[in-house]
Amino acid sequence: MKKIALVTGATSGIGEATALGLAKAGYDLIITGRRDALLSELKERIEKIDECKVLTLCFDVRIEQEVNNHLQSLPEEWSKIDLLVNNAGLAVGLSPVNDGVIDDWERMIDTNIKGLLYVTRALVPHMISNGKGHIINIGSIAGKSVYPNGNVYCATKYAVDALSKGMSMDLVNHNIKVSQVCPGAVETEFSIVRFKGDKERADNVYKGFQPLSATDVADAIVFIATAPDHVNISDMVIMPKAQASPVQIYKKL
Ligand code: NDP
Ligand code: 8X3
Repeated sequence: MKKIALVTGATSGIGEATALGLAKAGYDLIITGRRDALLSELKERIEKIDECKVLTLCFDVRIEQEVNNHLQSLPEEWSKIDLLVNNAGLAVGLSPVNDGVIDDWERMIDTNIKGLLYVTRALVPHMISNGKGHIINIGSIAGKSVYPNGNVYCATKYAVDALSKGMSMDLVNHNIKVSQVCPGAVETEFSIVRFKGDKERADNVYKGFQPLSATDVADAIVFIATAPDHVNISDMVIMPKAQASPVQIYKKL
């Protein structure tokens, strides 16, 4: 029987590339996000890969009721999820704490911490009753070191780091592995979202060096997911060659 993976935030970037990578690695896929048309488009693309089966679920991870409505009543054939990739997340804004926009803070906290928790809480009991499971949380180098103006985004990714460790401790006795992947700069819709649609400012982030692609990160996620069962790659930091820390990128402009 094929394994089933659920990837949150599959409409773009790392999540989309991960869904494609896992399909190629032999998984059937549950893909989620808020943009239904993009989910349908990705479903079509994935279904062309080795008769891979795909279920799309359109919901906002910030709304607990929506998460539960979708994940607690999965059709029987989709209920045994082997792998959860907690990827949905975002940064909004980049400003000192004294200029912080409360709504931006709430979007980040609600998505990156609470959303990840709602999804995990809805699915882990099924993994426990199945007697196995694997959760891969997408953290960030922003969860390993703080950078100026990154305050709340960094705090949410430090929370993901703490939750990855805590989940691992809580779930190890249930035969559930927990891993974390912490990328540096990846060129996706991330900066467009962070700068609220300012494409020029977003493009500037990636000028003068080669950032990671979504596929670079997806390849790492697939590697972790397909490692032998007794192996857990618990925490992986993956950076562009030109990046030494969140604030040090060697750019040739
Ligand atoms: P993208 O903006 O390209 O993708 C983000 C995904 O998250 C989209 O599919 C989006 O779907 C989904 N998403 C955002 N908010 C919600 C929500 N409220 N409910 C459901 N889905 C949501 O960015 P990335 O691919 O770069 O980001 C993926 C993850 O990687 C994030 O957790 C990010 O913090 C992390 N990361 C990114 C890095 C980078 O440099 N790009 C580096 C380190 C970590 P939709 O809009 O359809 O809801
Ligand atoms: C995304 C990477 O350095 O912009 O998490 O925070 S960074």
